[in-house]
Amino acid sequence: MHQEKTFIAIKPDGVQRGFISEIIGRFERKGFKLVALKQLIPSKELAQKHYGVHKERPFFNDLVDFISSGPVVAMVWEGEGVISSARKIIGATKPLEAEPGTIRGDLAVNIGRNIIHGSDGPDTASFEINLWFNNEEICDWNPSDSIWRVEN
Ligand code: IDP
Ligand code: MG
Repeated sequence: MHQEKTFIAIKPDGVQRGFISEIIGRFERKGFKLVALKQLIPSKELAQKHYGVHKERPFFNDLVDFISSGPVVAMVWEGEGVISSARKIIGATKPLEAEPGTIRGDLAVNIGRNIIHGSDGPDTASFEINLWFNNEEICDWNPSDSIWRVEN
């Protein structure tokens, strides 16, 4: 079974609106494993690096200001297929186009306030995990019920 890791962040609007447990619960209930978690107010520099691919876009400065405006809950989740599955759980970038049942589809309206970030592929995932976390902050552990999650 190929295990992969992805970077997930609850943006300041998700934290302020009280969705931390709601969001963590969705990934937990799905059966993914939380291997790193912290809350921080990101520096401008961290936000700029995180969204570096968008630096030419007109919304870049507003996005960086917003992400560094308050607490973010940064996480690493692990599991088979977690990168693409997390993107499905999160839903489309524009919340009005996100399917009901997804996080953005259920909880958000505005593209600039879409409450959560998730890595979009393996390269981005590894870049973002290394940007937000040190190796020592990532826990290697096995859930005691893992036998119930695999096909025998
Ligand atoms: P993603 O978060 O679904 O991966 P990206 O295209 O990578 O979406 O954009 C990063 C973030 O930038 C989005 O989550 C959203 O908050 C913001 N964003 C993207 N496009 C726009 C836009 O057209 N106007 C304002 N903000 C935008
Ligand atoms: Mg993206």
